[in-house]
Amino acid sequence: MRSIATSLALFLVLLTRTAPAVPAPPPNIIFILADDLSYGDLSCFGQTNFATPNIDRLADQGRIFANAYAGGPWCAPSRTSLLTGRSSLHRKPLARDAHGRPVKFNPTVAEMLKAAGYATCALGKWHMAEPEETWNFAKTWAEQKAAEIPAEMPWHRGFDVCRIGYRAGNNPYYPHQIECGDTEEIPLPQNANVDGDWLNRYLHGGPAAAAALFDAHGRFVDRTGKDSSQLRYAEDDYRAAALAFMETNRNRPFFLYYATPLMHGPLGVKELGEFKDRAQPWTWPHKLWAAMAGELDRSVGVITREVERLGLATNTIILFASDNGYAEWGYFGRAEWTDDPVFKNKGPWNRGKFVTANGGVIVPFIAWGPGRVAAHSRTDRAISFYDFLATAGELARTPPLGPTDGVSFVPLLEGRDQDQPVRATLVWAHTSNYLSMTDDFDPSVPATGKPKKYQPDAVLLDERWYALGLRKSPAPAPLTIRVFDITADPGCRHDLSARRPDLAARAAAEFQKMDGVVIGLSE
Ligand SMILES: [Ca+2]
Repeated sequence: MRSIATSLALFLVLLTRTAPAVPAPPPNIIFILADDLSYGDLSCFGQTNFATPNIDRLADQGRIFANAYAGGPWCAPSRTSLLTGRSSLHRKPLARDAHGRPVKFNPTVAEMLKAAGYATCALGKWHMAEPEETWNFAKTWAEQKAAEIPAEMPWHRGFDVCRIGYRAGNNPYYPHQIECGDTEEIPLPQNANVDGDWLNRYLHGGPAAAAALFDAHGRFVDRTGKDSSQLRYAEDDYRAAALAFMETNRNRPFFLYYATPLMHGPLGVKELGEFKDRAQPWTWPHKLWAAMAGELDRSVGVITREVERLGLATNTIILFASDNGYAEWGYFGRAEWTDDPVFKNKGPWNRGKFVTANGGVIVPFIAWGPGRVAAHSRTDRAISFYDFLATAGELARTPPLGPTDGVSFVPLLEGRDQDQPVRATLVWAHTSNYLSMTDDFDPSVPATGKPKKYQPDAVLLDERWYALGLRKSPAPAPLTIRVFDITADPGCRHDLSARRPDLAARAAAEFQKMDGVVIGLSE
């Protein structure tokens, strides 16, 4: 006769074998969004003048998405696309309603995940839509806020915990306050004598003026000479808030949107560190830029190590990306899209920030998650920011709350590339309300810095053919179509439209569709 203990053990074994599998809890999702970071700013993608070891570790242990595209060629459309799951075809996030207010957004990733039981947190920079008054660096924050056209903020759109030091413009690194809600903010009186305009004036004032930004130890100083140890570098607040949020919510699923202002200008760091005494050809902006990359990398390391310390690594997915292509030229005072002669961080593309031509929307994109993401791997399959909402929904096992143009890339995360259908089209509408429509634009000609007459819409066909639709005046003016094979010509220098009229026709049909289907995100 079996003993009671043996019977019980057998019973438990049978119970284990016959009980339905308990699904793993939905994973924590962390999206670290860098600002204006170029492919060539990461040592894992070839930068040798400075190192980004924490980001390199994510790339090494996780999966590199080598053909990932932002939501648009600059901050606002890109971030709006990321968080709403809509392509920049829906241009109205940048438009105003009859009262001059930015139109409402579609439901966000945060609203969807919150409805599914996730704790949600937004840190750093917001910049959905474009409250223009906040671009005026010469105004104080109080003046900006008083004059600003109200915009929807993250606490209106599904984020429980918010620390926003950079609404759209204003000083990104030493803000005078961090907003937490409509009536809640953390005042930072320590930063009263630092503002974006001051930083800009110094950076554009030549080496002597730039040198006055730092003391003999390479520490940043404000206009009264107070050094960074007496100021509040907002990135430190974001890191602390990220750690507190993860610790508080370690026992429930969470979504952390870490939208650091790094590497956006006006350039700002706490100290130049190892780059302090770099000689020519390094300039002051070079020292700042390299030190900023170090700060960005530090934030990534702080978050990753905390995930591991909390024992959450196998049930957390970290996505790391930049919000648009190469932008550094703008902060160094060079002609548009020209490469940096020292850092050579532009990459193989012939354009960058502000245009949908290849180089403006292709971005570094890394996924890390030891429990779920294919390790030590890379994929060339194409994804876009507007796929993130559907992906987060699949991970959280919850449906989107509104329409989305995106497709979940969970199979790609898991290394099952063969299970991911090839995308017939990925689209990016130009967002010309930012840049005036001026002169000429021909992506097959090297950038000269001359002004642009018109900007192209872009479509990627079959994850291979990158097509631009150029129109010198509004529809129904005829389109000029250019087609490039990004597998053979990633810089998009050899137009194939004459040899491949079939592709040109497909692209033209997509652009005509764009012109006919420009709807607001609120619709
Ligand atoms: Ca940006």
